Amino acid sequence: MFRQIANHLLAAVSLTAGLHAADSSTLWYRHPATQWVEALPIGNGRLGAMVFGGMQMERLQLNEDTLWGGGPYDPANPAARAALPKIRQLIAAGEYAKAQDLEQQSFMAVPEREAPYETVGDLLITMSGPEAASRYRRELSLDRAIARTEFQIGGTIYARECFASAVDQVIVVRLTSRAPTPNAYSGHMSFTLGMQSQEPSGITVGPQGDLILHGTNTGFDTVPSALTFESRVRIVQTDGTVTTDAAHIHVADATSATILIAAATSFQRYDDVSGDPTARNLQTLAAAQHKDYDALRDAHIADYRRLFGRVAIDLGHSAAEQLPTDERIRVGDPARDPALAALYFQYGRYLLISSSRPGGQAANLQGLWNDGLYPPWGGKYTININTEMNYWPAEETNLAECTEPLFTLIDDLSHTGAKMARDQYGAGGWVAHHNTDLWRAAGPVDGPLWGVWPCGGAWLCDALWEHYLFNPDPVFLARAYPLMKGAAQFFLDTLVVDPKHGWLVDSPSLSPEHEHHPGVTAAMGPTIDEQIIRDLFNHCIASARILGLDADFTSKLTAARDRLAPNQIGGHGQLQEWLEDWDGQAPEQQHRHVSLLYGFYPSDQITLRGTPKLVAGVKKTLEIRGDLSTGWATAWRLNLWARLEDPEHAYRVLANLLGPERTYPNLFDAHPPFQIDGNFGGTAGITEMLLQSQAGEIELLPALPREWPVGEVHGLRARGGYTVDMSWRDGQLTSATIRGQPGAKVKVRLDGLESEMTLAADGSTSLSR
Ligand code: FUC
Repeated sequence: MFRQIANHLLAAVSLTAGLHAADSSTLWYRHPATQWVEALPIGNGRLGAMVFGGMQMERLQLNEDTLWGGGPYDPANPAARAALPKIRQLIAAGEYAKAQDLEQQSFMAVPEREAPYETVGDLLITMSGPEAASRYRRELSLDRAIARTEFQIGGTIYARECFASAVDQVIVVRLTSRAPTPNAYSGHMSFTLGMQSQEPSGITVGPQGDLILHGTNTGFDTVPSALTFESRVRIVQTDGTVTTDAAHIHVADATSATILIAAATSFQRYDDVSGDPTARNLQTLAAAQHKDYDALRDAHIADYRRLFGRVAIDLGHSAAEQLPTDERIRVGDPARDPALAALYFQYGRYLLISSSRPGGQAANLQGLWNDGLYPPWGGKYTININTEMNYWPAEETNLAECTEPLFTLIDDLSHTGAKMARDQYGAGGWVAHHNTDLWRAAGPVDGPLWGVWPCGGAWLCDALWEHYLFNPDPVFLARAYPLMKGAAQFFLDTLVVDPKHGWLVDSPSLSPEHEHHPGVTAAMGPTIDEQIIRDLFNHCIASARILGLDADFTSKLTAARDRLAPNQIGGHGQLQEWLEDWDGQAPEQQHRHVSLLYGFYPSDQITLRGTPKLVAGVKKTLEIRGDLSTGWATAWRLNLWARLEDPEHAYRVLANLLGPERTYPNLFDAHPPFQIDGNFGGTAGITEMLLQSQAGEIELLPALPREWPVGEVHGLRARGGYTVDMSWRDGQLTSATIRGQPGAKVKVRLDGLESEMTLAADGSTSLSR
């Protein structure tokens, strides 16, 4: 039992009280990165770098989030609309393979691929001098968002700090050298700055002494190159001697130097590439160059901490946390290293802040970081799970602002997707399929087995509704509603009647990437689609009611919603993935996608106490699918087991995620290869073990594993607009504070008991035992 105590009795808990902030928020290593997944990511949402920490040569691999292949294009297939009725007929007749053949012939987008995310190139800092170094350490502070490298060569200690400032829109590199003792020979450094790129590009030194990499992106498929880009490097402070040659800057006999890196492309919007990257960079550098290093750094830290500092977490401590981060991963035993889970949790928050800030692009399959011209899966937005998963931790870990680029993407898609809906389906509203890119392509790509899935846009719309639930602001809802309404209109116009049951279903579709018969995914009304459409309709109905709009439209939605296919339990007791019970015969029983479980997580259609029969089906499906999967698929399973309130099972899945097969030395998630969704899904999963709020109540410690007997967390968010702090000992909650609107009544569940609590005049309520 717990009791509500008078607020004034509970001293305010300082955000970091009792927390080992520095220990649990630093990644560190004893040697430079030898491969990309050992390098440390920095980013300001738009501009990013991977810092290798080399001694003789420092490599900063640079990214700018609008440097993608190709240019604006319209992928609608002119043959699609005429083929659509025939495809539907074939599906209704059970001729799935033939339907797929026709999709391949006449329904796929043109081109059938989307644009890849590309790399800018590298800044290389080559040091002159002897090689044998000692006392090497490189680290990434999640608390300050600064990468730091320090080492000694002979009588000189070298230090470098790098960060990507959202305030000043530059990457800042500070190099210093000093003698180890005041009496020793004072260490100086000499170094050369150079650049390289895989893009069609050239390198020059400009009249201001800037080192300039300028070039174009590449075309892809039939879409020609349309972007120009520039990265510009300027030394803004040094006590050394600066000279240049045709393609380098040389600095001699310095003890300090501050370097600013700017980068921009000609991208303005998905349909406009008329920007001037040189003008942008010159303006950015002119604004930043007069600030000294401390001012740049302090402004960066303050801005970053405004977001990062909202949540503090402590899951316990052990000797393992004294080890360098790569050794902790290699040992791969999180049971003996509870702080590793806390580090992973905070790293996910760090990565989201660093790759998704208002004004920039949404976090793609690699967030912001990519060293090639064609990364795995093009580094795109895969919207049949991956992009959505990127944003799972955003609201609950108190980073609501980071969703803004996703909302811009949805808004853009509502335009490109409206044309796709009209051209390929003859429908109103808007549609997006399983991928999109910088140009907001909305068509079915990558072949019919993967691409003919019309629910990508509808799933993205969940993020809008969740944003509202976590911070119920009618102004935001008024902006979000037309986007949701357009997505819903598409389904009102395109749903068909399933001839066997009479349910309203989408057709053609598929259950993401999962074959129900060998080589065949084509289907109508798969479970995930019906769940997503049900959510979308319900969210529109609720929004319209709150905003006092569209009574006619919502009555149509209500009528259609009531005819959608229900969730079904199949012959093995599992939640059924398709309209027909094909689950037991599907060739890949342990398929990574668990699309049909969307209804249980991230959605709240199926809840533990609200729909127990369906929950039994969810559990059965999860058991059949098994725990071992790829990075993001492991993270999804983690969230599902946390929602099942099975702490030990959730913990085992988390241990898989944190081990060396799923996590690289720099803590990037291994799908493999690297894909950032597992990091974000992992952060969401750890949160889900500690706090849930999907079922109309705030549940404290719903899936706390015995491996974390003592801990605390501050600043998590709950639906309804609440912020929650908790401490526990011996696996039992010791105190919690919930903050929100004064006078609000909130249902709180702990240890299976629900109580209603009222927030006091100061907007908080506390409980303890
Ligand atoms: C989906 C997944 C793959 C990969 C890709 C980016 O196609 O099934 O595993 O994550 O997206």
